[in-house]
Amino acid sequence: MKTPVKLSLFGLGLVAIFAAAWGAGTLAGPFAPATQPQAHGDEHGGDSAAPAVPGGLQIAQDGYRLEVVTPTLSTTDSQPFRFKVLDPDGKALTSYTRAHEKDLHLIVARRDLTGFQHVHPVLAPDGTWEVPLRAGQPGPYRVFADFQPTGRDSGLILGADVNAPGDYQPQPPAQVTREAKVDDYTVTIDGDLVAGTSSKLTLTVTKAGAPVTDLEPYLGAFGHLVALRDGDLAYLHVHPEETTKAGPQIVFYAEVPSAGTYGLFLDFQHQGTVRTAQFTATTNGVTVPVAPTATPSPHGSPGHGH
Ligand SMILES: [Cu+2]
Repeated sequence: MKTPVKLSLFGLGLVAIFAAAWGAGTLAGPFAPATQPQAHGDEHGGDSAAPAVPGGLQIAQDGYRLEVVTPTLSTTDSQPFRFKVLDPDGKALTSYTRAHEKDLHLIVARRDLTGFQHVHPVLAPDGTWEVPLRAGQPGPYRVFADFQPTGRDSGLILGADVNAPGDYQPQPPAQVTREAKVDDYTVTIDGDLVAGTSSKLTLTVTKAGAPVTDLEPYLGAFGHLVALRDGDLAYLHVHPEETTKAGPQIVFYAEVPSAGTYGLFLDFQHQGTVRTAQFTATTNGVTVPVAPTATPSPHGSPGHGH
């Protein structure tokens, strides 16, 4: 993270601050709210004190710990998935700073970058989070809790492994393309990931060949892009560009710390439905899987709340 920090505004006015701006030991997640005034990225270029470890790789950080109560996922039906965030005193955290309209965002993905889900659990008074989840296919999964404890000036992304028991069929290697299809929609990506720097990615949404110009705000922006690094599922920073345009283009700045392959997952809302377009990007280009794994709709679960 030696490169200039790219700062931008979320679609509806939330200021996105890249983690390097906070100094060592803190990481602001893609959904973490800004609590610092906007600054020019160049001022942070070459900041060797910036944290070198991306989010999502640790189950505990700065005293906070993710405690998974339900270690397995069902592939046959939707089951309550429960977890807690323990604070530095070991007590279940119950007070959160809201970001993008939610106190906590839960991302679920299989280790081979398939089966992405972005859901919003419900917090019980005792600090237990719960959301109905069903894994589309068996295999090893990673869950990411993206949240900001009240009183803390930056967000945390804690990750944990869970498993969906059954016959695991890993996804075949990805094939180069710049297009993803979801229902009647086609999403294309222009721009390339470049290791160690902020890369501009322009995603264009069309429906049945026609540009979509009436995207709807979802969680405070016209699109949300999550990037996961292939191999360790590091959870990376992707910031949308300030815009009031509801499509067809959504511009993001993705900062990837190393060469390699990354899963990119775009959530967008149109005509009342949230859909996810999935890409696999490499630092040489953009690819998508040959045969995407069928998964349950990530936004159809009762716990999602949209
Ligand atoms: Cu969310």
